[in-house]
Amino acid sequence: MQAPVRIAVTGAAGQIGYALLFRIASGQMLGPDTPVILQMIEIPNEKAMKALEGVAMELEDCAFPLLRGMVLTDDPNKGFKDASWCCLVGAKPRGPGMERADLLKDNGKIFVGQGKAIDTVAAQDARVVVVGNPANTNCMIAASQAKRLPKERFTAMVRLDQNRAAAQLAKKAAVDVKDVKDIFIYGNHSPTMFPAFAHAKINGKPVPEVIGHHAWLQGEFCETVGKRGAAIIAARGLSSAASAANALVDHVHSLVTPGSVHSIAVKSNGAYGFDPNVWAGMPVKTTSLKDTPGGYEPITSYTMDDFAKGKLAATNKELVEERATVKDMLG
Ligand code: NAX
Repeated sequence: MQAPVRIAVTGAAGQIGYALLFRIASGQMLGPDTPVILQMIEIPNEKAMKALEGVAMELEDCAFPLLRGMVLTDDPNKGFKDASWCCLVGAKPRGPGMERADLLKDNGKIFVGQGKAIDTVAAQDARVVVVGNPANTNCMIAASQAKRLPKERFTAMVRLDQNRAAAQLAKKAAVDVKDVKDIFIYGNHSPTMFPAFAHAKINGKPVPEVIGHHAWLQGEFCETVGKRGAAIIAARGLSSAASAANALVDHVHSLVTPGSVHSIAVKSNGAYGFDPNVWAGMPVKTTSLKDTPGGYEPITSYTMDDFAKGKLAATNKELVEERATVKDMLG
């Protein structure tokens, strides 16, 4: 059994945090042989810290054999100390009447501070996953603060969108979700994202051939996946939490599983016509764990038809606009 790995989670007392921490502590994120120390970070607010104490009590009551320690803090420099995985979940929700630009700016400030703290105190092999919205741009902001850690260590989550797309395709084709492969998400974690159905396979056959209904794939399918978050808020009165936590477990688990091919948002470096300096969803392949766990290579070889190119251009435009809104926060 290896030494415990320190995992920092911000927004630990929030709804995603509550669905996430128990899965990490049970070994579902890093595997059954990796003990963990949970470093749970909240805001300096009595109610939030009290709630976090309650979560920690419940974690204790689970008697998870892999959980070797807990840190509860409102200080990012303490919370990220020596962490190998930094899961940035905490962010402000969009308030009534709040413009998207205000949300970008408000949340951007959080990620400036957290990016700096991670770069200063986290482990040498630290990797960052941003969930708090707007996730791609927050990730770009955090990465821009880093002087020590390479930019590719900063990723944002589009796995929930990938999982949603796989589930919708399985439902339409009346197959098990495990029979759906190679469905990847491109661009922003927002309704402009593009689930590239033309490359996906169902039982080894191209999805367009199996579904045979192009208008559905280009229309209802893309729309359902892109607006699923809003549909869940409308139904539940709260945003997705268990499925978001599950996607974060998948994101990291895939990054520690060599050979795994999955969608994450990374610095685009110009792949698929994205602006080189935005963080865009795309498929990656996890490489060997020898040097630093979590290494990956973007897969840049898929060809896009005109419909896909239009979708990629639209989601890229949004990412470029988001970057312009927060340009003063980029280190
Ligand atoms: P909650 O409002 O339930 O919890 C957020 C928690 O973060 C709160 O406890 C709050 O005190 C804490 N927090 C706020 N600022 C913090 C900071 N600077 N440091 C540490 N903690 C801080 O939200 P929840 O439902 O858990 O969602 C969290 C974030 O995930 C939101 O930004 C949400 O929009 C985003 N989502 C992202 C998804 C994705 O696929 N990328 C999907 C689900 C979710 O919508």
